[in-house]
Amino acid sequence: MPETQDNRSQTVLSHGQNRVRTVQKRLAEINADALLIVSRENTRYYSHFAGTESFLLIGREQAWILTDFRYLEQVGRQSPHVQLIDNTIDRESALQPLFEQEKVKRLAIEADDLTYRLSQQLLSMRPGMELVSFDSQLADIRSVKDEEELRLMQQATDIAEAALADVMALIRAGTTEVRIAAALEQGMRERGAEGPSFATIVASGPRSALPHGLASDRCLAEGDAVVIDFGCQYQGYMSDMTRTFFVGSVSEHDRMIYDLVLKAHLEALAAVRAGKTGAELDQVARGMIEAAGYGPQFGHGLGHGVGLAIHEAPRLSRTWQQPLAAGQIVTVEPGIYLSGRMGVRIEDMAVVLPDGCRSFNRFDKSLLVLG
Ligand SMILES: [Mn+2]
Repeated sequence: MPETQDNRSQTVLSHGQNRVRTVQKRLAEINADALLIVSRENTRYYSHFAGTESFLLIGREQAWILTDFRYLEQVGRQSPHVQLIDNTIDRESALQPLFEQEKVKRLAIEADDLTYRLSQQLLSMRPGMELVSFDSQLADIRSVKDEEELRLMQQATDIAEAALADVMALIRAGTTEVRIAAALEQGMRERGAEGPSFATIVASGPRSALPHGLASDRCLAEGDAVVIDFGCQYQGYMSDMTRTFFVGSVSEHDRMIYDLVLKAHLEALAAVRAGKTGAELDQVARGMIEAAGYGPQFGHGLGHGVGLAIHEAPRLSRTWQQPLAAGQIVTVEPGIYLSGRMGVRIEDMAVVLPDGCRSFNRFDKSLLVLG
């Protein structure tokens, strides 16, 4: 595209400034005078401010970030496109003059994040002000990633995979689950991650049948399945992946379960593209697992969006009827959980494309017997 005056000025705007403008247009569509952001993720998305305990107020023309002494310098550096207001003395009451200045009658809020206490305070500050939920619009906007976000998520995945490759040697009889989790988390930190994207799951033997089996002091034993579900946060962006390994040997039964989950995973991944609904994709994997008689043992959705939050829009589940859009992120993670016995889950994270998807993951998915 030839460079016009317009797109040249666009390129010098920061991501944050462009995002603020986008949300201002959406606010105008619902006749909201301002948007109050309290969540860590949306604060970071619109202001680049990575701290906690702030308010971001986006008005029709301007945006303000209210934070305290601890973060003033950081905000000045990270968020040059928003006006900084020091609210060290009284966090909430600093909002009142802004509401008055902007004549706010209709305030868009994050209904899922705003506390009941704060919503009551807002209403008493400005009697008659109407609060309207803006959650679905915010989720929608954030679900589609730009090139920079995709780059950070690839980096978050690469870091996780490198850490996993390093701990493969620990996957043998006698190692505790906690030792593997700790080594993974250390490996990710040393490669530049801020930390794990959630508490690392290492679930072995009968514990592998627990879909969210946090690492325990159990020792791996011969013949165990080991489900490792983990990821890291890199410059705010999360990665999420799962691999299931076997210790020493694998039974015919367990191999059959693994092959079934892998087939469902690969088929579902191959079906991902813009325009498909979350429910349709869930059904690709679920249909195969049900046909083999394990439907009740696949008790969760196929996947979820990821970004600044580990679970965000869209969802691949029986109830998600919206079509996927190019640039959205989904995990594809079917599993089969046989209570008291064993479980298998295989998960990649992928970006939706107009005619398919691209997985961030390169880590081997064939059945690996280790130790
Ligand atoms: Mn996941």
